[in-house]
Amino acid sequence: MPSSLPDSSAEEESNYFNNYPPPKALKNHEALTRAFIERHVESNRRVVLVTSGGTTVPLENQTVRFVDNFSAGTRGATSAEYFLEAGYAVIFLHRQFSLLPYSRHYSHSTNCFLDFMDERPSPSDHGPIVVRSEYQDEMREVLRKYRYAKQNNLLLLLPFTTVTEYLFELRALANLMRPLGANALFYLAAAVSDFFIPRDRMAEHKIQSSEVPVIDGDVYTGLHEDEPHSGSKKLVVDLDPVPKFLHRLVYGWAPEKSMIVSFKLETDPSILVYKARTSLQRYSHHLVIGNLLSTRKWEVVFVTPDPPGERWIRVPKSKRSKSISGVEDQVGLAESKPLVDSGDEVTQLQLGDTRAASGGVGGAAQARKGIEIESIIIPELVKMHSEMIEKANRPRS
Ligand code: PAZ
Repeated sequence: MPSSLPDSSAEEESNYFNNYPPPKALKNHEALTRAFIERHVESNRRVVLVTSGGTTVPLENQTVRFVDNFSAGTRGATSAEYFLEAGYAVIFLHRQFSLLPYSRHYSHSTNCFLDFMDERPSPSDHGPIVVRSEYQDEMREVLRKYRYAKQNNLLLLLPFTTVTEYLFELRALANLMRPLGANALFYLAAAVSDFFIPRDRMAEHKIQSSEVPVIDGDVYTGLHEDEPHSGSKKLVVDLDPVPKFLHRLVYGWAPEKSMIVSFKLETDPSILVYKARTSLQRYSHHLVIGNLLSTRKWEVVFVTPDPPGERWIRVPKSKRSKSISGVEDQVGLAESKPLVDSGDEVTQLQLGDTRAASGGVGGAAQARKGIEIESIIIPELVKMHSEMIEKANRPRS
């Protein structure tokens, strides 16, 4: 690892951040994080920053429209639960209104909380609202875990919306995490936009789709080509690449000796491992977890600098959850050496963890729904992090 950053990267950082006002919530988030970290430094607890969900790219300063992506925050919210199970305190930096640890079991349209409830019959027609009997055990378990995390201040929820807010938050949180040293882990699962509109090219007001009388010669109508005959305007959006700040995180913002894990998402199986490896080489952090959009719930690849370099983690066929968007036929396609699929034998990483095998958080009910791949990923990361901490604490000979 180079010990310092090239000047150009510091310049890129100040060019970017000086161009935007800090997010309104940042000061409050910093205060909450400072207190959270102080508490956990004192008890020598490991702290993981989990980033989760997609970022928006506003098209207007007073934002009506924005570019977004598919991420619902499932990976981040699920992983946070398994980190808590493993004894970590979790800073959950998430896209506002995306899935949250624990409440994810009862939110959004697929798991609408109302479907879990019932009204107990009563002569007064005002019977108490109760959890339906078939969900009692599952919900009790989730509720207990949620309350334990809350009561013991183990989970800090911090929302963001835009890509700029995300970057401001990431920088501030990483700096605040410095006292944690090797006990800090970064788990960057958010789907951060690669493109954005720089502030100096962004429209102030809602971009108009039809002609508006020009008042004081000052109405912005977006970047558009010649007006078609319909009277509606064509909008051409011109996006710049978002500066890559992972190297700033690795060499500047994050605590020395902390562990940094990033994710790489692709749709083309033939480039996934290559892209993950390139990212690892470029930023010299510790691990890139590669996943395909179509198989992300059932397989991921760990790409590390040390041998074996590429290690696949798969949920056995019989234990895979059903996924509407997933394509099971694509499992194995991104692996450099061809996969011999023999049913349950495909799990290259054995399910050594009994909690994982029984479905982890959510227990028996979760096992019925299939194993969550995060129940295999997180224990593996915890092992890697333990080794790094042990190495960091070893006296120099
Ligand atoms: O939020 P989700 O569970 O639907 O998806 C998770 C994911 C695919 C966004 C995540 O695993 C990931 O790969 N994040 C990084 C994406 C990237 O910037 O390449």
